Amino acid sequence: MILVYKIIEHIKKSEMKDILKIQSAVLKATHDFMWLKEMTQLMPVMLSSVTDPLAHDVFDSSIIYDGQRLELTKSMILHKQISMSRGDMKGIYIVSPNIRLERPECKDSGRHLIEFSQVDIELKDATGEEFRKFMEELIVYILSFVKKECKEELERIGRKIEIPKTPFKVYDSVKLKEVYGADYEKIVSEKEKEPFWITDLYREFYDKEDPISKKHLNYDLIYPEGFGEGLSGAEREHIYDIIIEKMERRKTDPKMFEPYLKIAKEGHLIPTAGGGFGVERMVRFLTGKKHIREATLFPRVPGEGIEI
Ligand code: ASN
Repeated sequence: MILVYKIIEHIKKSEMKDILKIQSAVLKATHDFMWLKEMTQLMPVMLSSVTDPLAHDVFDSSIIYDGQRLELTKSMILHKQISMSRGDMKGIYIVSPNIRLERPECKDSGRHLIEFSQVDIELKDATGEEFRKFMEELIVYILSFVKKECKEELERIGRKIEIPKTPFKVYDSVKLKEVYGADYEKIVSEKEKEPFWITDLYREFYDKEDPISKKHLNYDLIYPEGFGEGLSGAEREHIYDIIIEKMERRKTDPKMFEPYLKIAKEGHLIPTAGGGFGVERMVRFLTGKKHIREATLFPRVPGEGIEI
């Protein structure tokens, strides 16, 4: 581990106040939009008996408290699904701190942090298509607000915001892979001028699979100009037997998810779709920063150590 930062110099950088104003505008616009859409805001949880297994490998971040093994939140996906079991909320959202102890090799990706916040959203009875439409509206709302309210800040930073046209383009991951190979996300992100979707990605047990086509009913939102992934989400699987079968196929140990599976087995889960966008990644895109460390006040970059 190397300590890269002189944190006090980073905090006092001249454009940091402008970046933080843009971050505040992103959150203000998000809350306003959610209120208009009658979404219920939940408070985040940071300690749980279960958390998101994630589709990629990270270091263990569990702790023992009073004899119980607890996970630090990787995402609130399972809690989102469980909270929707009330059945009477149109949708929910959380500004959710996530800890993901990424491998130090991710350090130069420009978009990984081991601690970040995501706006995590779940909609009742929605299809993936309906969620994507909701999200596109939210992005246009946020970008329009930032463009209007942070004119001087954007000018000082030297960044122009273009409001993207809706609907965003939708690409199928299988087809992209055929054309561009394994690095398709990066290549297409560099080519495109507006945010777009990639669908049908092999991921966790909680993403739904179409029973006939076997396509994964999930999606990533990709920022253009090489900024890469900014949101992941899916239509959810809520049927216990299918969840178990998907866990088997992914070699996921059901023992690690016992409390969640009990709730699923009792039939409490309902059809939902959702996703979450990373706040720091969105601010990075809006400010056009090469590395995410420049878009946040206390950067936690994999393999760089944490001064404070
Ligand atoms: N927030 C994502 C979702 O709703 C999950 C994640 O962050 N891994 O699907």
